[in-house]
Parts: sequence; C-alpha cells; structure tokens
Amino acid sequence: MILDKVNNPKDLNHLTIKEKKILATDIREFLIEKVSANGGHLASNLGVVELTIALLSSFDFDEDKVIFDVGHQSYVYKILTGRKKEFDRLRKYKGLRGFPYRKESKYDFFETGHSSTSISAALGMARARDIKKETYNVISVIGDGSISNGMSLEAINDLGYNKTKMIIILNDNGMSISNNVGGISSYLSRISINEKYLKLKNKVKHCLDDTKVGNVSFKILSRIKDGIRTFLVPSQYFEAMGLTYIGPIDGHDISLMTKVFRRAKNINNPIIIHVVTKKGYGYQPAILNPDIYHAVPPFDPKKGVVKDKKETYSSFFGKAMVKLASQNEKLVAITAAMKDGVGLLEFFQKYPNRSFDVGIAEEHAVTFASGLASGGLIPVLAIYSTFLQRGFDQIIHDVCMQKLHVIFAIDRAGIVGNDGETHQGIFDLSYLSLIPNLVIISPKTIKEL
Ligand SMILES: Cc1ncc(C[n+]2csc(CCOP(=O)(O)OP(=O)(O)O)c2C)c(N)n1
Repeated sequence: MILDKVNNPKDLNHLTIKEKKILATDIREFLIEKVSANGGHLASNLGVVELTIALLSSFDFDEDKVIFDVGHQSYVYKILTGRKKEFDRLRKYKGLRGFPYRKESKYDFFETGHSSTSISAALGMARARDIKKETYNVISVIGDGSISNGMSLEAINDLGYNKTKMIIILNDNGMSISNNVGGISSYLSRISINEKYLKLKNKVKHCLDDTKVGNVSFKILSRIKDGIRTFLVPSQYFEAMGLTYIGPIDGHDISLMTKVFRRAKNINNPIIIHVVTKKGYGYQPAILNPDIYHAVPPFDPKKGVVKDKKETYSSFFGKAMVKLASQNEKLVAITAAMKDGVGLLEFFQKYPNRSFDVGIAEEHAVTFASGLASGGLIPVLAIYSTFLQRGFDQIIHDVCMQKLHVIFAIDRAGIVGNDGETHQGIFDLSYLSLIPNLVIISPKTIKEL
C-alpha cells in the first residue's frame, strides 16, 4: 500500500502521478473501512480524494493555509497530514474529530462545522497576511451547496471588490446533502454541462499536459476566462463579482488539478477554481445514493447502509406533519437543505406546492417563514437546533416583534453526540427563552410531541 508510506504532506513529493493514483485508491479503501466501523461523513470525502492529493501536492501547508468549508470533507486531509493512525477513534470521545480542530493539528487553521464560513475566514487571514507583509497562500475549499449561502455571497462581494489575493476551490458535485437547489446551483450545472465549453476544457487539458507549452496553456485558460466563455456560458457571475474564474476542471484528475493549482498561486487576484467531482466516487452504493452516504452510522461495507426504520422524533414529526396538512390547507413546511434529516421527505413528496427547500440559508428561512405567515399561511420551519443559531436576529426582528405565527420545529436539540461541539444543540433554551412573544414547548417523549 502506498498509503503506508505517506505520513505527512512532504511524503507526497516523492510520488509519481501513477503512484498518486494508487494512493487515491488506497485512501478510498481506508475511508470505507474506518467510516463503516465508526460512522461519519463518507460520500463527500470519497469525492475529494484526488482534489486533496492535488492540493497537498501544490501548496506547502507549513506556510500556506487552507479552510475546508463545513469541514465534513476534511478526512482525506487529516489522513495525509499525519493523523492516519487516529482514525480508529474517529468521532469518539477524546478521539479524532469529525471536523477540523485547531488543537488536533498544526495543519488545521480554522475550525468549521456550520457551513459557508470559509471564504469570510480565509479573506480575513489574507488581509492579515497583507497587513503584516507576509506572502503565504490562503485557500477556501467549498462545496456548491455551501457557496450559495448568504455568508459566502457576502464574502465574495467583499473579496471581488477589494481584489485580495486568495483562492477559492469550488468543489461542485451537484449535491448538497440531497440534490442541491437554487439559482446558483443551476447556474453551475449550466457551466459544467455546456458541451462546447467542455470541448474547450479538453483542449486546455491537452495543452497543460504538454509541459513545453505550459505558459501558453495558461494564456489559453485566461483567454477562455476573458472572452470565449462569454459566448458559451449563460452568465458570468464570478467574473462580474471581480474574481478570476478558472474551470470547470475534472476533480478526479490529479495531474490537471496540480498544474492549475500551482499556476493559480502566481495570479495576484482573487481566483475561483471550479472543480467538478462526483460525490461518493469509487464506492458504488455511495455514488447511487450520495444522500444516504453523506453521513452514515456504522455499517457493513459489503451490504451497504441499511436504513433504520426505528421511530425517531424526526420521523414521527414528519408523519404528524403529513396528517395535519391533510386537515389544514394553510400548513406549509420549510427546510434549509435538511429535508431528510428533519423527517420531511414524505411531506415534500405529498405536498410539493406547500414544501420549500431554501438551501443552506437559515437566516432566509426564518424571514421567509415570517413572510408566509404574513400572507396568511402557517409555516413550520423544521431545523436543527445548532443551525437555528444563524437565525437569531430574524427570530427577534422578523417573527417575534411582529407577533407572526411561525412554528419552529427544532430538531437535534440537546447533546447530539459524535459530530462534536459545533453541532450540539445545547444553546436553544438559553437563546430562545429571552425573546418576547415566543412560546417554547419542549416535549419529553414522542407521544407528547
Ligand atoms: C449552517 C449549516 N446548515 C446546515 C448544515 C448541514 N450540512 C452539512 S454538509 C451540508 C451540505 C453541504 O453541501 P456542499 O457544500 O455542496 O458539500 P458536499 O457535501 O456536497 O461536499 C449541509 C446542509 C451545516 N453544516 N451548516
């Protein structure tokens, strides 16, 4: 196994591309073995194996800094930055964290868990670097689900306007936990599937493969950026925001990504590199059901994940919602990219016109619910306790001050276990009980719920 020989990022320097491809296979085997034993985030990590190898082959994280947005896809990075042996205690008490953790490694530069913080944080680091006249690279690795969130868009708005040098690697797998939703997601898929553009992309790859014309090839990339794409891609969101856009490139091609990443270092502008990957890559059950394999309990890799039919608060809540909806046509349901987790799948299937998945956008979800209530409906926003923290001001300003009839169905309240401290639902009673006009009901059994 080549993975046995790789204990820290510098070990990658001795490997050929062929060996790195074998390493990718070793890593996938390792991931499946360890995650099936302990539970954890599988599909997203399988999708970023080549991306992470290319990243560590292109940057020097003794100097440079990277932030993994959400951080659930940082397992491969942990494996390659000296934490391989700790995977037997993945997500266990005092064991290896399931998300980046600064005390765990000098290579974890910023802690994540809630989505869409990475561009803001990376931009802050880059500005600190510039003020201190330092020269390292700062990179945000962010998914297509997380980039559509308000915080990401606010950060891009600032980044592009002020032209700070940093790199965003957009890992586009077309999925959030389930299918991604929203305008940005359909914009990205329009770029990725545009046929003429894909042909050009192959030309770029061809040029980059020829080392003699390396510089020429980058000019081609720039020419695509500057002109040709204007005809081919319906709109140019990132360029219009002031970023240099490169892509889409194949996120399973280590050699291509390494070349593009290395060249991106020399561009003195904010850059977004659009990398297309497949969630679950290399493990057929996860490719077929990336939502089920997003976060898994322990399972037998040969049999795959067997969905637990046990009644939970979430499943019971979902059933009650379906029943109540048949009795009251004003009832509508909202989720922020978590319809399965909060038990709303059946409701979404039965009442598509009364169901809203707003994407990873909790602040919007809360104010949107208050708008629905103002319009005479009864919105139920089903949301994990920890993510509702994002909507604190909106609950006060848009719901409670106006005394609007919005129902928050708070899921995963209390200690949630293995995902660790970013995901515990332990603050809700404190931060909600101080808000006027809000009735808090805390059922202690499914029957009471
Ligand atoms: C604020 C917030 N809301 C919801 C979540 C739950 N969550 C974790 S990962 C994820 C999907 C992220 O999708 P994407 O960024 O495309 O990454 P992928 O898993 O596809 O690699 C969601 C909704 C979260 N971590 N943070």
